[in-house]
Amino acid sequence: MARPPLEQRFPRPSLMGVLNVTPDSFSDGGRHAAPADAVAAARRMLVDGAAIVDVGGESTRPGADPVALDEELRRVVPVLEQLAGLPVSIDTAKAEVARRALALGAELVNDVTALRGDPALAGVVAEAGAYLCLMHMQGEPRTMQLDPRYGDVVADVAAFLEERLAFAVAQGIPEERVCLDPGIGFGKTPAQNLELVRRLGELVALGRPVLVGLSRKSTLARVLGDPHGRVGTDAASVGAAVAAFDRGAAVFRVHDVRLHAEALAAAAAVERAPTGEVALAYGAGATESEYVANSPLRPASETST
Ligand code: HH2
Repeated sequence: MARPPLEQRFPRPSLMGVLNVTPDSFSDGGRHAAPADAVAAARRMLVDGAAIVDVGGESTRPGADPVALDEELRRVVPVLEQLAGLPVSIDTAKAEVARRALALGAELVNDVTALRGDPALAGVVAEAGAYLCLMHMQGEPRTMQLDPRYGDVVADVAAFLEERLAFAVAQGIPEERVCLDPGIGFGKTPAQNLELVRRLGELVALGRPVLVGLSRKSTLARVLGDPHGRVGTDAASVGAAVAAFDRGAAVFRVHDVRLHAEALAAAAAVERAPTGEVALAYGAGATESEYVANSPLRPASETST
């Protein structure tokens, strides 16, 4: 299937809602154990303004153990079956999980290993004409936070993403279907994570849309002065997302969709004010009047009539 370029399908800013069907994810683990709960949560995220819902059956939090193929399929397939027809992505590094998900209608493969985990994954993505997110990670989840080291973290991440993008293209995946992700929290100290956001423009300069996953990451607990917290607050997540948006981030992988949609609608409206264009956080491709009609920023007096 010929899909439009990723930047058309996911105009900046677009939201990717996080739906982990795992027992152990760092923020929402265990919450969506029954497929019906997962499906209800996905529908809510889409109503709240997500452009896509990212279904994952393997936690990649620091210290997490890998999950066997059968178990990952057992977790995600029933949910994907019930979400058929809705916009979903699959958060996996396994070719077979991606193949099943794409056959069930997933549009995008979110691979935290950037095509280094399973040699068959690139072919599966290419053949399906799917979108792909390539994410930077140093090390692997079980050990990645032990001693992350870089020369210049931003330059190193940029060089890695450029190389993985060239690899994906060489494997038959058109560049226009790919987005890049610095991998916040994947083998990085809090200072390195913040530096990546501060200098995000250097990743945007690679020429592909940048996706960021800052939502609830433990760096945000550090920012708020909690030395041991594993989960950042939603308010801190929104603040970080707006900072990333201001530096050019296009897609935001978030847990609380509604909060981010409202905050990014406002941030985008400010950015576009001189041209009179209005933010599109609610429903990609909405016209200005549709946007105004749906906007949570509409004054209360209008809503009550
Ligand atoms: N972060 C997580 C998982 N997948 N994918 C991308 N592209 N970018 C990210 O930053 C990213 C990701 C970790 O967050 P979460 O899914 O909430 O937790 P867990 O890995 O424990 O399931």
